[in-house]
Amino acid sequence: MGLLVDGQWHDTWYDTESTGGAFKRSAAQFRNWITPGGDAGPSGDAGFAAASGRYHLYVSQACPWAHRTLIFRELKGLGEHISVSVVHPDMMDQGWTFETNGHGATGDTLYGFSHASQIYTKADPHYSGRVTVPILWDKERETIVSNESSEIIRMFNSAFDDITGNAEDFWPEPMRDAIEEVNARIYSTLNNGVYKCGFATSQEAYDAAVLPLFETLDWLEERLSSRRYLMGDRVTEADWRLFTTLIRFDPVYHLHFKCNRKRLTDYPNLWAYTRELYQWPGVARTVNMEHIVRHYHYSHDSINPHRIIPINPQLDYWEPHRRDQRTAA
Ligand SMILES: N[C@@H](CCC(=O)N[C@@H](CS)C(=O)NCC(=O)O)C(=O)O
Repeated sequence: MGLLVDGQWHDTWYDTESTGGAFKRSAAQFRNWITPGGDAGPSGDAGFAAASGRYHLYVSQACPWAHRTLIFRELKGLGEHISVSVVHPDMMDQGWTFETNGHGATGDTLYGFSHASQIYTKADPHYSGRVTVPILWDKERETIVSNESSEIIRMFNSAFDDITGNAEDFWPEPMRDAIEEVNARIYSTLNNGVYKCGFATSQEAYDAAVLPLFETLDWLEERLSSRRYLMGDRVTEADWRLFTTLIRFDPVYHLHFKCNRKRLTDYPNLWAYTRELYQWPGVARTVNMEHIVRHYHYSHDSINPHRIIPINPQLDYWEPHRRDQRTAA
């Protein structure tokens, strides 16, 4: 684990000393948008027009943020239009690598680089910041369009619709404010909340994160008792953003990040909902449980110094979810 400072790699773990032991995630720095005609999006520069074959995704299949983008690539029929490279699950002192030794990682299929940091320095030789995935790369301008997953999924939701003919909308206009509100709570207490628990280096920071996390899970369990999906009868981006955290909950966050008041499987609605989303056409093939379990336990040596991979519960994500047989809300 480390970061780039003026284009040079420094091997340092997250700084929690200045924050009383609390993990603070830094903001993504590449914030351009692909748009149908290449106009500028809500942030960044113009000039990234949707086109088949022009863009490439660098992902880790372990990473919940990158996982969102892989799901949207499937849901929106973008597989043949946006190519993908998968990093190796072990993220050690040099950060994400393109090693291919036997874990289903693809290597860097564009440049043959050995480390993801080289993608960042190719885009900006003086880049300072973390080397995170996902990275949405423009093969034409040879630069990073975006390294912010919440924005990449919104681009995928609509920018390529004329190319794919897939107009399915997971960010429907009339529901946007309500979705944002749900996203905000889930991001802070759950998507990022698990990391706040796991990377805390003081009891206070852990306590401050873990209680709201389980309050949110209790709230979601209740919400999903009267709604099939978070926003009602229709699947939206809010569900996919939640799903990538839930699917990792029992195999990783429960033990490794000490989110262990309850398991996902202790929540009947949340567990059935997770299975329904897993069974959604195209989604199961985006879930690489080997990379998920391996990455966290092997890479975080401050949490698991002996790198022992736990046995974990055997969960059947294909068990019928019966969410369609719920009494309507
Ligand atoms: N805001 C980013 C966060 C991405 C992120 O933090 N990814 C993690 C993997 S799960 C990463 O690459 N971490 C490497 C690091 O922090 O050095 C997004 O949602 O796209």
